[in-house]
Parts: sequence; structure tokens; C-alpha cells
Amino acid sequence: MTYENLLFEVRDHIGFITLNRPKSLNALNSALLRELGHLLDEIKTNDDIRAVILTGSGEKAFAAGADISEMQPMTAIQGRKFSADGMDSITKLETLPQPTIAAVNGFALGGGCEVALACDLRIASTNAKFGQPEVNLGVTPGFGATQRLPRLVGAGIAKELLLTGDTIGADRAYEIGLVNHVVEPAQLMDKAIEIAAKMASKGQLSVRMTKQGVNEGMNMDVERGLQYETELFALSFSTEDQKEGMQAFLEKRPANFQGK
Ligand code: CO8
Repeated sequence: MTYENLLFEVRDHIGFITLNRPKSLNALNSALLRELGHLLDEIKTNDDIRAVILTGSGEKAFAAGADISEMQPMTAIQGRKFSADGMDSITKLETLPQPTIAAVNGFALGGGCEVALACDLRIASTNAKFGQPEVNLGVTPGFGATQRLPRLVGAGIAKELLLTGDTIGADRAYEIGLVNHVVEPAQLMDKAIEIAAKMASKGQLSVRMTKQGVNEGMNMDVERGLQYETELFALSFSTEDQKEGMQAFLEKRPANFQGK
């Protein structure tokens, strides 16, 4: 499939997705969100891709939110469909088996911040700006911020961002745990690639099961979550990677993981 609103390439087992509507600061319209869903379906079944980096086209924005010009005339029914379809694509990002990193290169507002929230890690350039400005527009978030933001940074800080619509810079985002690292703009992709490559070098089944353990566990009480971890741990002993990883340790050599 060809994509009109996304760029995509694979290098060294890393998939690079670029949100590509720079004239509107990569605003998320329904076409882009649909394409993102299709692309993620393809990536999900491609074992050659071991990690994914998502960024925005141009120097100014990761994504400045859902497309306001598309949303402005919507009825409630249309708005519901826009939210549900977008939510579907963004949830595919969250549940992608491979780890995902948002390389936030500028504005990540509204839906843009929500896309970043659905990634496993967020790395910000020093010029990144985050916010949930929906209350400035008379709407609520519709792509997951009321749920994912408080789970990441705690309800109090999340409510401040959600209820004021304030925009924060990269340093404050780091302080509240919204981003994992802050780097100079020129280092952003290098830092994202460094982390993605590290993940791509590990036993892929264990990386995927570990991500699944965190994601599923966040929706369970702690007792069930711990039981779930035990089951995943047991499952990892059914893989060749477990035998190889432990044998390599005992032989004092690097493991040669096959993802089996
Ligand atoms: N939608 C559509 N177009 C946009 C958007 C957007 N979210 N953001 C920027 N653009 C366009 C501008 O209209 C402008 O277009 P043009 O050149 O044709 O006039 C172009 O991008 C460049 O933008 P600016 O000239 O405004 O650039 P500035 O540097 O002056 O300002 C800002 C940058 C501060 C990022 C500013 O563009 C801005 O405030 N953008 C809107 C930010 C925002 O409110 N985002 C939240 C949108 S709502 C949302 O995401 C809800 C998600 C859930 C939806 C659920 C479905 C119901």
C-alpha cells in the first residue's frame, strides 16, 4: 500500500514512521489516521521489524493535534466516528507487539500528544512542546489522553494539563515523567535509534512478552498482574531464545537470538 500522509522505511530492523502533513503541522486527519492503522497492521506481522520510531515531518511539529478544519463542522455522530476510528488506530500503536518510540521533534498537542502517549517511550528534542489544548476548543480529548495521561504521570498532574490546556516544554515534560529523555534537536533521531537498536538486539520474544506484561498488567489488579507475569515467565522457557540466552551467559559469549 502507498501512503499519502505518512512516510515509512525500514533500516536495520527498525521501522521509521513519519507523520507527513508538514503544511498543517502534521495535523491528524481521518485519512492519516486510517493510513496509520493500515501500516501498523502490516508492521505487526513483519518479524523483520523489531522496533518502531515515530516522528513528525519538518522541524516544527510532531503533530499539532487532530485536524481542526476537518473537525469544526462535524456533528456529534461524525465526531464520534472520528474519535472511534482514530482511537482504533492509536490503540493499534499501543498494542503493537514491537516496542515503539515517539521521537518528538516539536509540537505534540492534543491528538499529537495522544499519539506519543500510545508509544512505549517518548524522547523529546529541547524544542518539543506538549499539551492537551482541547478545552481551548470546547471539546474533550478524543484519542486517549483522559486515560493514558493520568496512568503515565498521575491524575493530579494530568488534570492540570487537561483542565488548563497549558502547553509545557521538554524539561517540564521530563520532570513529570511524560518523556524519557530530552536531547538537542540534532541528536533526536540518533538517541531514538540508539534505544531502538538496543531493543532490536535482544531476544525478540522476550521483548514482546515483557511489553505485553506491562500493557496487560496495567489493566489488572496487582495480584492478577503478578500471576500473569509468572505465566509469561513460564512461556519464555518454551522458546529457543531462552536456551540460547542462558547458554551464552554460561559460555561467556554474546547471545545469538533467533526470535524463536
Ligand atoms: N489542525 C489543522 N490545522 C492546523 C492544526 C490543527 N490541529 N495546527 C496547525 N494547523 C495549521 C494552521 O492552521 C496553519 O495553516 P495555514 O498555514 O493554512 O494557516 C499551519 O498549520 C501552521 O500553523 P500556525 O500558523 O498556527 O503556526 P504557529 O507556529 O503560529 O502556531 C501552534 C503553532 C501553536 C501549534 C498552532 O498551530 C496551534 O495552536 N494549533 C492547534 C493546536 C491544537 O489546538 N491542537 C489540538 C487539536 S484538538 C485535538 O487534537 C483533539 C484530539 C481528539 C479528537 C477526537 C475526535 C473528536
